[in-house]
Amino acid sequence: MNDITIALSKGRIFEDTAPLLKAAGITALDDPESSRKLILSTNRANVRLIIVRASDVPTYVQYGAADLGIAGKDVLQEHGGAGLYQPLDLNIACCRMMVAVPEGFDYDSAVRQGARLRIATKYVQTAREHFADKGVHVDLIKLYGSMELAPLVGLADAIVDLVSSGNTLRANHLKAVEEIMPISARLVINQAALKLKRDTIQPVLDAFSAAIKK
Ligand code: PRT
Ligand code: MG
Repeated sequence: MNDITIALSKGRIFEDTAPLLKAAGITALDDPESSRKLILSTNRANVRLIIVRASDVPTYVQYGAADLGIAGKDVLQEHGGAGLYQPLDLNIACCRMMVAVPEGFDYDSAVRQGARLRIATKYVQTAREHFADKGVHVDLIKLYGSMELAPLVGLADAIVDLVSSGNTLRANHLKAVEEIMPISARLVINQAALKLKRDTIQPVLDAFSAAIKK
């Protein structure tokens, strides 16, 4: 049996992936939330998990440091997907990528008038494509988190961020004005690993596929 490494981030991705791993007969021997280990052994001697930042998952898989990974579509769009095979939408960690503005801001009329908008976001590539498709001129300001703050302190007119319950927007007097795309997490596989380790990887892929909630 080939040894395989699966890259995951802790938090919601790990929580939502644990049942899928279980369906594939894989259980982590440590809990990443309480353990400080970055390499987790599993009940299967030939399968290990590595815990990385959500946005680093595609990079580990692209370079073959992990054979498989689980990453949000938001992260994959920004990465570009080079060297990655993306066979499965796992339908977990679902949310929506949205444009949001302060409650009092009339986004539609700003767009109609051809205003140039300052947009703060972690998702610069996705935002650039979205506004280019709409023909809206934007200045993109790259942030690494807490995008909701930017319009409140005059850094930006609008943000592009992920929204699930909408509570974070509401708490900061922002409103969602446009959906860019629905987001869910995907299984990604290193293309070379899939060929070389198909005997080990294919059963994991099949078990995940059968366990996905429609
Ligand atoms: O935290 P870190 O900087 O390491 O990375 P990360 O924030 O990208 O990772 P993590 O673990 O927070 O998210 C991993 C993945 O979960 C993301 O890449 C998404 O694909 C997915 N996901 C699903 C979400 C959300 N839902 C979500 N609501 N990721 C982030 N959020 C944030 C959002 O950015 C906003 O700040 O939650 C806030 C909004 O939530 P509501 O419920 O208030 O609307
Ligand atoms: Mg986070």
